[in-house]
Amino acid sequence: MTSNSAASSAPLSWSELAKLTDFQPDLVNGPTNAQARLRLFGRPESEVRVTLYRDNHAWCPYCQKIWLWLEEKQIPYRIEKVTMFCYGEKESWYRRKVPSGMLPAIELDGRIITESDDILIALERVYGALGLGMQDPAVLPLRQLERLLFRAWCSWLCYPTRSNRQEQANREQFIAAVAQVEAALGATPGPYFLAEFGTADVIFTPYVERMNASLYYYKGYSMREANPRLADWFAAMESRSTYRGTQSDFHTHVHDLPPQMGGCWENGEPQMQINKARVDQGPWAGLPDATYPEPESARAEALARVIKHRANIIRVNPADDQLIDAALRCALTAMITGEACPPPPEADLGLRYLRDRINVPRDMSIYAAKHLRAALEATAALVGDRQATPIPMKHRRDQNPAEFAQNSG
Ligand SMILES: N[C@@H](CCC(=O)N[C@@H](CS)C(=O)NCC(=O)O)C(=O)O
Repeated sequence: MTSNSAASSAPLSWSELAKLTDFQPDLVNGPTNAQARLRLFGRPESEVRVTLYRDNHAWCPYCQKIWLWLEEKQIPYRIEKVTMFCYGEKESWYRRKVPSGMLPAIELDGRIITESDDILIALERVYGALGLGMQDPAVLPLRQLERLLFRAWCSWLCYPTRSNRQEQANREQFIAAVAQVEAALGATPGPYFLAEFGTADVIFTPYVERMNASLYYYKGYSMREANPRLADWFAAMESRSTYRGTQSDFHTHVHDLPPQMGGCWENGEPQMQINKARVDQGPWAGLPDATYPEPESARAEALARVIKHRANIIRVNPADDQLIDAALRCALTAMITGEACPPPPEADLGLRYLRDRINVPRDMSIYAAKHLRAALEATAALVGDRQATPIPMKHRRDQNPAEFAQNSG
């Protein structure tokens, strides 16, 4: 080795890698986790009265609302995952329960309920409200404000504009709606929408998270950094393990939103180009998608999750199986040891294909994904600068859960 070359190492085997992680969360009684299928919060299974039907990828914002509510209230429940139209075939068993195929739905004491607001109202009747409830006079105007913000966001993001003037008008309309949100947050002494954390915060969470991601990437506007009350609200939400468990990251959202929303339009401005490159190619550390301190287990979590699903990860990768197997072990070795591990030549495409398809929180939590993406990118960069096939904008069948259902034990 010459004196100016970085330390490098040979890739570890899968069994050597497996010895380097003991990450094994308690999915049933531990903190909120997207992989859980049953949540008991320390109570007997006989107490389960609710099944939540939500999408496989934890992309559906209305599902996140119900999921977060159930986690906050610690209601014992089961989770059944369903395919959304944009990433594959809807399961026929779900069509029989909910003919429209729409998500979320719950089964409460054997009765199917759809529409996220109706679901929350039905759950409140059985389990009581979370703070102030859905129909409380203090919550109703906040629910309306959330819809106003949502509409202003859609007008800006989801329609192409013919002129710069139109783009600016849409931006101003959104910023005026955000100013109302800032005023609402500023009207209470704490960081939440009302004096205590509750339903209103849950209602705002899914879309504010998606607005923060999409406007950063498609418009160069950093909602969380530009608005001090929203910044405090986000930080308060991130202090809750429930929210952390449901929270997605910028990369996942900006690529799952276009097919769901019918398109997201870039404004082409310099800041937007900078933000887009950062979200797609890194560095991912320090992006304003998460600001709470990183848990010590982040790398061990990423490693455990890849080891568990390695057979399917390798099978769906466009690169040759043996090539990507070795390259992936190089990236994981580098992630864990901190030393560069040169992959086989030509491995850049396959490593970047995977880099672009890590889903938060479906696959792992936000900081685990940041480390894995960084290791995949750094390892790919040792052998080439080719980018993988672009992520589709009109559908996400590259993420069809049917591909991962096999051999995923
Ligand atoms: N108003 C409904 C909206 C639900 C909704 O739009 N769900 C979307 C996913 S975010 C859906 O199920 N679409 C069908 C699909 O993508 O398969 C609610 O509040 O629950």
